[in-house]
Amino acid sequence: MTFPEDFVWGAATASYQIEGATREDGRGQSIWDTFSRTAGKVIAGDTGDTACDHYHRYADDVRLMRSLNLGAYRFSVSWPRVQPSGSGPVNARGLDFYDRLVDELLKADISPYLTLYHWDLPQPLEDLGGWPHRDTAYRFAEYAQAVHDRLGDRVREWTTLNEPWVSAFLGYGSGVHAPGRTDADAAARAAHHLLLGHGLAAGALRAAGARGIMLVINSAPVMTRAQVLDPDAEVSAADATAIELTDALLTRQFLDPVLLGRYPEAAPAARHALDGDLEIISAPIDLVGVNYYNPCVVAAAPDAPADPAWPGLRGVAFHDLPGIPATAMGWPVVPHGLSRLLVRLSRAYPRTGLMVTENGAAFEDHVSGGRVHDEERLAYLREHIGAVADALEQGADVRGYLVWSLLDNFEWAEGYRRRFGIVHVDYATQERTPKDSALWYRDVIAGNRL
Ligand code: IFM
Repeated sequence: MTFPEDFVWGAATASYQIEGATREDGRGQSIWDTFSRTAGKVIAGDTGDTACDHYHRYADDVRLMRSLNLGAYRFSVSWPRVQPSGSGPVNARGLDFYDRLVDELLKADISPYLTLYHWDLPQPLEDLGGWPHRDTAYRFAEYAQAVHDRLGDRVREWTTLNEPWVSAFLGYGSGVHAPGRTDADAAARAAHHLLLGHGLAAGALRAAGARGIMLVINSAPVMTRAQVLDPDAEVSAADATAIELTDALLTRQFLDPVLLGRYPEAAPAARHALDGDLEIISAPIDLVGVNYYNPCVVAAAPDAPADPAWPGLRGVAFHDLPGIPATAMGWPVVPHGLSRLLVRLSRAYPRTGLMVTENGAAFEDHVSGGRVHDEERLAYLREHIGAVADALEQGADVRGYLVWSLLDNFEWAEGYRRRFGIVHVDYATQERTPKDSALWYRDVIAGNRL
């Protein structure tokens, strides 16, 4: 299987998960600093205080990326490093770090894919109401403009938000992520204001000359158990309704307003839209980033209890998949879910290209004799990259694939116990060891083929 000549290959990370240096050079505090320091929120009390120490080791990390043939590196900017209080004057030393990182990437011939928001909201903005508060959207657009003012001459690819579903519904609905609120209405407000912030930022970036503007969502094909085993399995009318509703809340709640200028009827975020918001939210973008790990498996269940992470969902139960291999996160490994998703998104939104901006797996890894034989991850990546090739063959407009993640890192509420990296990190010494999957990926990139 070969890939288009200009297909982009790379890897992704996020600021709080790898940078460390949470109190250096004027950085302010984010909701994840507060959350991870709150007893009982993160496994083993882990925090991002040191993480992979990438803040100090970025030059070595870029050399490592180069040795793996990466053409693109997707990273996020820490908003509280740039604007410690979330608004007002920028902290030049915070921006200096990203300036150095971008220059280092460009020297190594690696395209920077910059994400403005990967979940680390400045704590002072949360104290003023966070994403459920409309003003946060305006603060986000100002911050986006400040980052563009400094880096817009060198960065070509701009992502506004990473996974707004997670920010809204795990942050303010189920509360398993920062800031840990459990209020379904606040979650729906947050979803709308994240989209508003996206639209305002996309408009500001474009006005400043940016192209390559992207929104990244966590998405999944919604399927029955039977469809996981046989993609062509028949679906009952009740299950079809359950699928449609779940999909409207997970994917269409975010992509319809951005790409079609309207919310699906079922979207609870829609209740918080004011006149004119949808025009702002549907500012043109250039690409949709898709983060895929596993399908969302559902069935109709009239008595299913309400789930705080899913306001608006009624009569649907989520199922696991006994008998299907799973990762250390317990996530089932279903590569054909990725081709199904890409083909479907490309058909539903034919004017916008797609990029797989995250895909990967956590497994138990062990260093032995300087090597990490991570056969399971390697197989996962091989099968999922194969699924991307299948999607391309079926006509999906997929422009690239970025593995999650370059490095083992702080996996949010799971702390450091889950390792997603293709490069192993020894957190005691900060030694990096490319796993077998990284060496295999390096060769896939070199050949542009599987
Ligand atoms: O680690 C996260 C990342 O920050 C966002 N997408 C999913 C990954 C794995 O859980």
